[in-house]
Amino acid sequence: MYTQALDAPDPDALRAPPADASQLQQRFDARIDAGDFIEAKDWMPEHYRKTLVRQISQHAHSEIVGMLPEGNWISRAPTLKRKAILLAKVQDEGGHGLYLYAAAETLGTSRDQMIDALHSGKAKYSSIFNYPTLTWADVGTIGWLVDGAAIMNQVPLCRCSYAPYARAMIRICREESFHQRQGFESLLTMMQHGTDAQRAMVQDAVDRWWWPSIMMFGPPDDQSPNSAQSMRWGIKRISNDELRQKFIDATVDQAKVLGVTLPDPDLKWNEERGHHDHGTIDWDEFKRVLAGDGPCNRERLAARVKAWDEGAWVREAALAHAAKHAAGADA
Ligand code: FAQ
Repeated sequence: MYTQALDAPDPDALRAPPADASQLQQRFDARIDAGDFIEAKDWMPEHYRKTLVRQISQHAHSEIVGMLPEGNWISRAPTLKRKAILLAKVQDEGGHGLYLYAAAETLGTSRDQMIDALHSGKAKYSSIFNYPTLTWADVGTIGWLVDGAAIMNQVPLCRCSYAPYARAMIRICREESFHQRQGFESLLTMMQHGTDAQRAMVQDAVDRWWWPSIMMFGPPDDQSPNSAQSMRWGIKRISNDELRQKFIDATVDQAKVLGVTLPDPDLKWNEERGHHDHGTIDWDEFKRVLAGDGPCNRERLAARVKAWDEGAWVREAALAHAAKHAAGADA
């Protein structure tokens, strides 16, 4: 098993049905009700463990695949300052993936199993990373909208009932906040000091990324099969639709500051609800992207598989080095 978790629990021990299962279940439910955090070595129901492995590993895959659309622009960043910022951001996303894989490993699943699930198409990653980055403005727009949506979804995960995930999310959210601001600042610079062509490029990027960004929060609550149980367990604290609404409300004012139009003619303030109403989301497009038929699904997965294959010698060397250490051969 290739793993970085130093004390990954024995998966069989976690799965073994305990003798006093109903008592353990009652104690677990009481702890969840009291708002306690669950640690890796605590007893947990199998369905809770599986739900966490699913969500955390998908989240980790999203961070790693999410490096690709922006990584595509590192060699073409317009200035040294923008290049340094983008390099740091893409590196941060890689780090987030690694914390998250380590958090999922504490649940008794190996890195190899998770990577295999991604590469074989069994595991999902965020729909958003299946869209192309066509111009430099896409990089700023990803920071503003995609990282902005990610923060809205991820701040509540800092209070997730599973403590290793919650701890990882605290650091991740601090970094995502920098990512959102650098994206906004990059777009603001183009809008305020750029040429007409640059302003048009920003508007075009916003037109293309808006709808996919609001799909990131997942299907509507009444079509979200996992939400009710995940909310009951304190894994998710706020529902998909509520988070989407909070994101839309926050972003409308930011768009005004930037001087861009959000591509939804039905987007308007509803005094009675105290929120913005929005137009119909194309859930067929979302389903197509999830089914593997988005603009870049094949390209993204192929890039990950290629990187994994070409990195085989590094993993082999690391394992050989660890084995040598364990045998005391280099003492
Ligand atoms: N894309 O019942 P629900 C980032 C799936 S990180 C793909 O509502 P759940 C940082 C869902 O998995 C972005 N699949 O599911 C960055 C489920 O399928 P399954 C990633 C989606 O889990 C920025 C099915 O649909 N963030 O952006 C999506 O309760 C810039 C039914 O859905 C996270 O992963 C989607 N958008 O709620 C990096 C946060 N939405 O698994 C680089 C953690 C739903 O049963 C550059 N995850 N599905 O086969 C979560 O909060 C949740 O998992 C949700 C979905 C909210 C994504």
